[in-house]
Amino acid sequence: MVKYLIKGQKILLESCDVKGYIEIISEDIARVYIEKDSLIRNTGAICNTVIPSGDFKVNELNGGITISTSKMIIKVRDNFKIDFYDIDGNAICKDYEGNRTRKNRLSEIDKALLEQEGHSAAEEENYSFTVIKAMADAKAFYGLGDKMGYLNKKGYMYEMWNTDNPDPQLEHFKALYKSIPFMIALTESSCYGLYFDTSYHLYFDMGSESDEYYYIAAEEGNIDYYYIAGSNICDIIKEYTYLTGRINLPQLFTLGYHQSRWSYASKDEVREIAENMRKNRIPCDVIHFDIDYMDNYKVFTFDDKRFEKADEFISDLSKDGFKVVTIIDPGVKKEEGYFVYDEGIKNGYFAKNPDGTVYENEVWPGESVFPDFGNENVRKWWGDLHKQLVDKGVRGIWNDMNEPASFKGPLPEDIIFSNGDRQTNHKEMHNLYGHYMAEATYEGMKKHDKRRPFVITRACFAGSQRYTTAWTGDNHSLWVHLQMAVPQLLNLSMSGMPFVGTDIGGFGSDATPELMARWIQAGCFSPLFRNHSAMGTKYQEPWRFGKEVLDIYRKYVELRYTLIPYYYDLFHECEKTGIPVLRPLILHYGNDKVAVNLNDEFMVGESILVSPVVSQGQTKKLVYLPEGKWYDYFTKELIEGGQYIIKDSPLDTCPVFIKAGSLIPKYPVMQYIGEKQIDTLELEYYPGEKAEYVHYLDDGESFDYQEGKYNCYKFTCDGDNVKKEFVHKGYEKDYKDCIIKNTCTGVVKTL
Ligand code: MIG
Repeated sequence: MVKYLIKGQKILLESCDVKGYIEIISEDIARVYIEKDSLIRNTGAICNTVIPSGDFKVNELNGGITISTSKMIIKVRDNFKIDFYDIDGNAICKDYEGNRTRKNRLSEIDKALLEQEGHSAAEEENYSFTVIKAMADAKAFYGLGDKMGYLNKKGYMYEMWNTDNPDPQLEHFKALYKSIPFMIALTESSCYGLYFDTSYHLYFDMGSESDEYYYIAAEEGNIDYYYIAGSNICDIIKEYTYLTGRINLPQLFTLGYHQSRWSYASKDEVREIAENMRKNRIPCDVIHFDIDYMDNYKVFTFDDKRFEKADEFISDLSKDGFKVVTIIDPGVKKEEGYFVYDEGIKNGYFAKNPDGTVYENEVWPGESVFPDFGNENVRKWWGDLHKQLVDKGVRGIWNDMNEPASFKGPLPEDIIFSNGDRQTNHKEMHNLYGHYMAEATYEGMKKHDKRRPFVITRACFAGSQRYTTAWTGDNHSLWVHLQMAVPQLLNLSMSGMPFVGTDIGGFGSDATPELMARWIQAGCFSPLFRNHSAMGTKYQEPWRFGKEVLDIYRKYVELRYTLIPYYYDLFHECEKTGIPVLRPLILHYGNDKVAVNLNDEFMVGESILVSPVVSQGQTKKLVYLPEGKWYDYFTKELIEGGQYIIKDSPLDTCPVFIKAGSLIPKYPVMQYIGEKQIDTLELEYYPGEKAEYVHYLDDGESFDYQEGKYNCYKFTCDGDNVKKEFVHKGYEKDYKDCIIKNTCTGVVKTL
């Protein structure tokens, strides 16, 4: 028998020797907590603005209890199995009842041989918990952060343990840099989300062991997960980002093009890059400084020869529209007299060995020590160190190596870190290290720069979208990595992280001209738009591949710049709802069977569909268009959806389609954001049913919009009738004119 007691939003439960509770967070979110020990472990993922509320009723029934809200019914059976139903009583997500059938990889003879040789042939793992859910009619799993492979994660096995592995990352990789223990299940008739709020090493077996069930296991900690009910994937993402937070609107310039390289190691080199950008008319807003700008890799320093008078240099660059982002790694060089090391040692801010001495490992600066970011004082100190960079004119911070990575073997599990005021170990804090580093960076930049911080990180956890953008780490200039970039960014987007991108052109290995051309076509649509490459590989700036590729490159960077207002509007929507900028087709076409497993297409918002060429030598692309009517963006040809088409795609053509009935706002091509004053807003109308579009405008930089200093315009257009209205007016600047261009018939309408 389950005994229960209602306490606020919690239904405390007890049955046999199991103890726990269900907490109603909202009418569509329930938290399941089952105690393994009494220690409460905070991951920092759940926003402190989440205050459980929502009506519910508890009923006793034969063999357990039911808890119902207006959106779901939860059954807790006497054996403590928990099932979720919709309000009509249809089972949506049930605990698995049968026996686990472990994968049989070793025959009896194999086992005997292994044991004879003194190896263990045991198949039992030593997990703190394993939650096993019935597979039922789940046809796809999405989310799980930055995992490699395909859009649909069903049938694969993953681990959550932030990992820096520079080998070419392929679909067999279990873990990468980020851990986001959130999954969306799509079933034949419904969908749901599960978020496991656990920072320990986790295992997500999405049906690799069995067709009958999938499981989530952890090396330590209590069962603590959130079930999210919803009728479509968008709902699930909204609820998940209600729990773990949403981005703040980025500064407008961060949506422009970023050029990076490991490394532009002197002022001369940087100047040359900047000059070439303008000379070749490749729009560019940001240049990244990788580790070699520092003095001996000491964070918060500049090499005083190669970057002498860095502030003057950065100010010069800014006159030509360039903003500088500098890399900051967590490893602090062990060197007496170096202020960061000295201050950290004096205050006890670095991770420690179990015996209390400061832990050391090797990273870029040589012997280094590691800030204890789980401690609030350490975060504040680290954040304040950014003042020196802000004072020099640095506009954004790039956080790398924060898995944390190390050269002399991984950090042992028992290294002492803090989680708030509590001392704990690396085992608990490993997956949170990048998250807390990004938080420290964000808060420091916010305090000292005052503008909306731009942070880019390699490692992170659930909820990091509140502080940072992310790139997918060390890919290679390989076609397979261009292919996998699409599902990887889509799954990150569905995992609450909207501002993401890959190293365009590939980080390791050499890009061919053809690969570069295809990567820029796909990459110009990723929210974070950065070309980056590794030391020792072929230089990868746009002009390194000959005239044909340079022209193609320009065409797509220019396309991106014209779409900046559309991107900004999507970020505005994302800030309010969590719905990402990049979307798999399944987000808007939930019943479309093809969309379930579509790996080489994506949508930008609801109106733009991109089907990039991602294979070597291909000049015709098989494109799937979902139901409705679509315009070819370049030819304006109208095509019936609900079918595959073959699209001619010579090297300069990326298949892009616009949904009929769309309005797309556009800016003129600029070499950088702010180069031109925009006094006219142009919207392209793609005829169809009545088009409606909400456009957002603010200063693109400060937090004033949060006090209402922004404008929102609503445009409607059904061919002959066009209308503009203010939904909100709080920003003094307004467009002098708004023009709706019916691109497909050549008619221009002025409002
Ligand atoms: O050990 O800072 O993923 O983007 O260029 C390599 C040098 C360290 C890894 C990052 C990469 C960066 C590189 N870093």
